[in-house]
Amino acid sequence: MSKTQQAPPESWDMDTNNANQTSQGGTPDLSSVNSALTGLSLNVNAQMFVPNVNARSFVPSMAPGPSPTSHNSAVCEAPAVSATTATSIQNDISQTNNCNATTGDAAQAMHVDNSGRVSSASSEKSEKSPKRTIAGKTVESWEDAADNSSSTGRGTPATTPEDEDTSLDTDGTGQHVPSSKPRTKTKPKVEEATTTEKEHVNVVFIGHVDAGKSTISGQMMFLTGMVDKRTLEKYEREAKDLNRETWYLSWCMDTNQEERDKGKTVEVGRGFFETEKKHFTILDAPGHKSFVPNMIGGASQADLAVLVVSARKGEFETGFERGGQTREHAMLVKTAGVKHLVVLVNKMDDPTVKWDIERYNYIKEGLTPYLKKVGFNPAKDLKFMPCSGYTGAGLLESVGEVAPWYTGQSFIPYIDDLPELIRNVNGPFMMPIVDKFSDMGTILIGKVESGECCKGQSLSIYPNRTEVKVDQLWSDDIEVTKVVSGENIKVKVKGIEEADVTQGFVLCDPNNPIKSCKTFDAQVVVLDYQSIICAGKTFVLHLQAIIEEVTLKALICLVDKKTGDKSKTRPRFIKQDQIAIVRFQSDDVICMETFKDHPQLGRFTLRDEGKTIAIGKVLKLIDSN
Ligand SMILES: Nc1nc2c(ncn2[C@@H]2O[C@H](COP(=O)(O)OP(=O)(O)OP(=O)(O)O)[C@@H](O)[C@H]2O)c(=O)[nH]1
Ligand SMILES: [Mg+2]
Repeated sequence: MSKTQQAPPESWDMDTNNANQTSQGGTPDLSSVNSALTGLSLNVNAQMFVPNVNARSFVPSMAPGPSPTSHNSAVCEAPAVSATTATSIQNDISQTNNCNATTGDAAQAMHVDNSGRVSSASSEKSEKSPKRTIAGKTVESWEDAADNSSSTGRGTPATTPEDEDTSLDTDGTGQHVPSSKPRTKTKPKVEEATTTEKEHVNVVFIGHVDAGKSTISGQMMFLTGMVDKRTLEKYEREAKDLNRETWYLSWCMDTNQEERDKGKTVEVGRGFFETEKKHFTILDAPGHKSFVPNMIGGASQADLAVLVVSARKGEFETGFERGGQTREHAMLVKTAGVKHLVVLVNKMDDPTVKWDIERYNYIKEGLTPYLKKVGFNPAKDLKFMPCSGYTGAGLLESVGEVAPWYTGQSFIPYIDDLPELIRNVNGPFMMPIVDKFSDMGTILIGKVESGECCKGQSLSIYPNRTEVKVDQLWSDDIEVTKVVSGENIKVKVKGIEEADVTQGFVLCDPNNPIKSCKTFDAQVVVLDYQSIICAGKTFVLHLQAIIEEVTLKALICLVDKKTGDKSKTRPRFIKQDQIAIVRFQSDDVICMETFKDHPQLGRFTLRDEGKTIAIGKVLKLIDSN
C-alpha cells in the first residue's frame, strides 16, 4: 500500500458527519488566496472497469487559450533540453529566524526554468476586496501581492526570491490520470499515436460524505456506455443482498469490498468517458474526513472540480456546517489550483426535496458567499445545477418536466462546452508517480504534468535518478504509443523494481529533470490554527503526490496581506491569517519545482492532526541538486 493511502481509522465509521471540528475562527477569507496544493494517493487494486489512469497534476486553466496539441516531437526522439531557459537568480537570505535555529544565511543560487507555461488568472476577490495595486501592478491574490512586494527593496529583505513575480496562473498541463483503480470494463485497443485527438479533461468529484459523488460518477459511466446494463444489474442484485440496494451505482466507482460494505469511498476512484468533443477522466474523491489526504491527491490532478451537495433535508446542512467537508473540500480544491467549480445540487428526487426550487435556491444562496470567499468568482468560475445521481436526471439529459424551472444545460453537455484548457505540452516530460503496482513489470500511474513521452523512450525516476525504459503505455487504460501533458497514464517501465518506487517520485526526462531537495523556502498562508506556530514545528506536507513530514526550520519574514511588504525583522511566531516566508526541511529528498517555474509542482498544503492548517508555494530550493 502506498504511503498515501490511508487505512480507515478504527472509528471512521462513526464520526462521519460531524467531522472535525474546528476552530472558532473559521476559515479565513481566501478570496485572495490563490492556490497551493498537492499530494495524492491512489490505489491500485482494481477491478476491471474502465481502466483508467490517474494522474496528478496540473491545473489547466479554464481560460480560453491556445490549443494544446502542439507536441514537442523532439522529446520522443531525443530527449534533449526542452523548452526551458535557465536563468540564475541569486538570493540573499539575510535573515534567519531567531526562534529557532538553523537557518543558513548564505546566498543561494537557484536556477529557474521558464517554460512556456500559462498562468491563469486567479480568482476573485470578494466584493469587499477589489484588486489591489502593488508597485504599480494589479494583483489578484495574496500570492501575487506577496511576490510583488519583494520589489520594494527596502530594508533588509528577509528572504527568498526577489523576483517572485509570479502570477498565480497556472499553466495548464496535465491531464488524464491513469487510474490506479480501474473501474470499467473496456475493450482493449491499441492506438497508434495518442489516445485520442479529443481534449483530455480531469474532473474531480468532491463534497461531504454521502453527498452522492460515487453514485453520480457511476451513473455517468452508465449513461455514456462505459458500464453496461448487465454489469449494473449484477451490482444491483449484489447490493440488494447486502441491504445496500440504493448503492449499486456507486459500486461502479467503489470497487473494493471495504468501500462497498461500508458505502464509503476510501481511495480516489477512477473512470473515464468520452463525448464527441472531449475525453473525461473521472476522479471520485472520498468525502469522509479521514480520507482528506486521498482527496487532496485527487484534487491535485484535477482540471475541473465538481462539488456535490445533497439537497436532502438535513444533509446539506450537515455537510456545510463548520467542520463539514463541503467547506474543506471547496477550499482544498481551490488551493489545488482548480479554477472552475460546478456545484451539483444532488438528490433533488428525494422525497424531502421533490425538485423544489425553493430548496435549490436556498442551497445556492447559502453556498455562494462561502465559495466566493474561497476564491471562486460566481460570475465566471461557478456553475450551479440540480440533478439526481440516482435517476440520472440533469446529468446527460436535461432535468425535464420534474423541474421546469431549471432551463440551463445539464451537466455533461455543460462540461463538454467549457473552454479548452491550456497544457504545457512543450516542456520537459514530468509525471509525478501517484501509484504503482507490479504486473509482469513495474507499472507506474500518474498524470503527465508536462511534455510528452513515447514507447521505447529512456526516462529517469527522480529523486533517485534511476534510469528506466518505457515498455508500454496506457492512457486511461487504452494502450497507446505516445502520451502528452494532461493525460492520465499508466506506464510499464523496465529498469526498476516496484518496491524501489515511492509515491511522489517523478518520472522525467533525464536531460531536463525535476528538481529535488531537502530544504526549501516557501510562502505560506496560515488558514486555520488556534495556536501560534514557531520554528521547530512539524507538519505533513502534501505536494503533488508526496506526503512527507517537514519541519519548520526558520521563520524568515512576514508578508503584509494588503501591501505585500515584507517585514524587516524576523517574526518569532506566525498565526492564523498571516502570510509568511519560511524555511522547511524534510528528512528525505523530495521532488518539487518553484511555484514560479511550475505552479502545479510548487504548491502545497500543510496538515496537522487531520486538519488543513496552511497552504503555500515553493519560492526557492535551497539544497537543490
Ligand atoms: N435519493 C437519492 N439518493 C442518492 C442520490 N445520489 C446518491 N444517493 C444515495 O446517497 C448514498 C451515498 O451515495 P454515494 O454515491 O456513495 O455518496 P458519496 O458522496 O460517494 O459518499 P463517500 O464516498 O462516502 O464520500 C447512497 O445511498 C446513494 O444511493 C440521489 O440522487 N438521490
Ligand atoms: Mg463515494
